[in-house]
Amino acid sequence: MSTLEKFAIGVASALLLTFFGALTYISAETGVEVPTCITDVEPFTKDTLFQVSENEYELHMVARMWAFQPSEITLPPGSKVNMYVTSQDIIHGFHVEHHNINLMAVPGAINYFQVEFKKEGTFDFACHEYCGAAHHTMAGRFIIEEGAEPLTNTMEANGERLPIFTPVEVDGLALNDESIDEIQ
Ligand SMILES: [Cu+2]
Repeated sequence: MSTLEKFAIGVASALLLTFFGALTYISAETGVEVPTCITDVEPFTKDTLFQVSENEYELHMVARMWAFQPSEITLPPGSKVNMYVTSQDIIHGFHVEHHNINLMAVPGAINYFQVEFKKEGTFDFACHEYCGAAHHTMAGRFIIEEGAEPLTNTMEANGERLPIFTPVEVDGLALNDESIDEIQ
């Protein structure tokens, strides 16, 4: 090996070590971490539904193949709801009937909308962005009832939130790996 070759290998190795050292140092110094799924962070880790003031609520909605969580929300009439919508997997839609709500649920992003439910009634919502084999089953509803206690079907009796990743059943479709393979 010529002196020049040895020199080139030496310089390349020194540069690699310098870059690697700099990366290690910076990531340790600044606490850089690989980003996680957006449903692991606030507001989605906070709770599903909670009251901000007398008639105002905050709702954190997660869409995924093929369900909304929560899929049933009960509120009294006159409730103003601040909705934060995201997706855990692919792009879904979120449309509530008789209300001007039409959002996209996008993975890695949070979409916001404020709505007031003035009248009593049951208002269905559905995914309006084709998202796979059971897209047509992806729906839920708002139940607006006088004197109703604000709650969702993901809240336990003590008000604790169920984990986002709990498998759900949609119209008899058990969403495990086997059944997903079957319908794909
Ligand atoms: Cu869909």
